[in-house]
Amino acid sequence: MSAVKPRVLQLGRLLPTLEARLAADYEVTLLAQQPDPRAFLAAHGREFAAAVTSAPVGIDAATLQALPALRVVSSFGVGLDRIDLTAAARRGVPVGYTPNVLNDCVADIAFTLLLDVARRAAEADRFVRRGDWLKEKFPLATRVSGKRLGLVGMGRIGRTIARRASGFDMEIRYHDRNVIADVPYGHEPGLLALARWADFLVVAAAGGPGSQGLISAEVLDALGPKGFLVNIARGSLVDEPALVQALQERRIAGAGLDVFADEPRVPDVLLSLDNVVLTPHVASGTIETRQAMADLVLENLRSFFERGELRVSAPLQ
Ligand code: 8YV
Repeated sequence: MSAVKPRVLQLGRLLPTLEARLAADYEVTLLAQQPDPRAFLAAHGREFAAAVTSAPVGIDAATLQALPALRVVSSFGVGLDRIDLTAAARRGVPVGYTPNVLNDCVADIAFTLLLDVARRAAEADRFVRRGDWLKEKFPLATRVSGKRLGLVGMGRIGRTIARRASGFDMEIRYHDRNVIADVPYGHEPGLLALARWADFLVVAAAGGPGSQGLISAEVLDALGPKGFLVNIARGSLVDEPALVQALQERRIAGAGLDVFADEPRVPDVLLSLDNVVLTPHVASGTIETRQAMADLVLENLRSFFERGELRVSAPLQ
């Protein structure tokens, strides 16, 4: 790396170890720490060659515009729904991100939620802790092995979930814009038909305007009173009020949710329902995977400043 460290604008907080490594190689300014971020950008935006962000923070068109000397964006996460890729492409600014390294951990949480909500593990844990076992038997749960798994999205994470489902002898079908040639599972062009067929509907598609509210009241009714929903993708893909209502009225059997429409706020009703398992957007949250994501954020920057190209760049819009 050259003697003069490139100026990097860090939009939000990152892992402390990543922040330390960034600060060692670059001249970093944390936008979130500025008393008035907009005024700071207006005064100093032109000083930055790179921006580092994350999937939940993203970078919008106004921020991109406030950074006229920006040459590259490096984001921590696979989700691109909060990054204005069109504005970045118009400016010729490449965007690096961290796909693949999180597939296994995200698929593991999909299965954690699926098994938990079907076998009532968290509910059973609460039952034992309350001392209820001394008074009564815990109710029966739902079998997972051999059941039907409908995947909404057959990308990198979808296929990793499908491989785990094969270990449970599940029948697998998927709904995706495209027929994926190199997977052995049946493509279902209709989401309603997939929901009707499935015992478990697992959402593993990208967020963004194209998939907003995809899991509608109609889809939930197609899943039906014996069906379970699992979402490890984005809260925006699900019509959340419709989901809350369907769960309350037991029009679906249950849900395992890692993502929500307005994180970190979770609808109050969900907190009181026993047929839901809730996790706080932690699917990629293991030490090993977050480390691998951090490595890729740094590798993308290093590769860009040394060779003019990212290790892993977001698809062009
Ligand atoms: C977040 C995610 O990046 O990668 C994504 O798209 O949603 C997560 O892995 C993670 O919560 C870090 O902020």
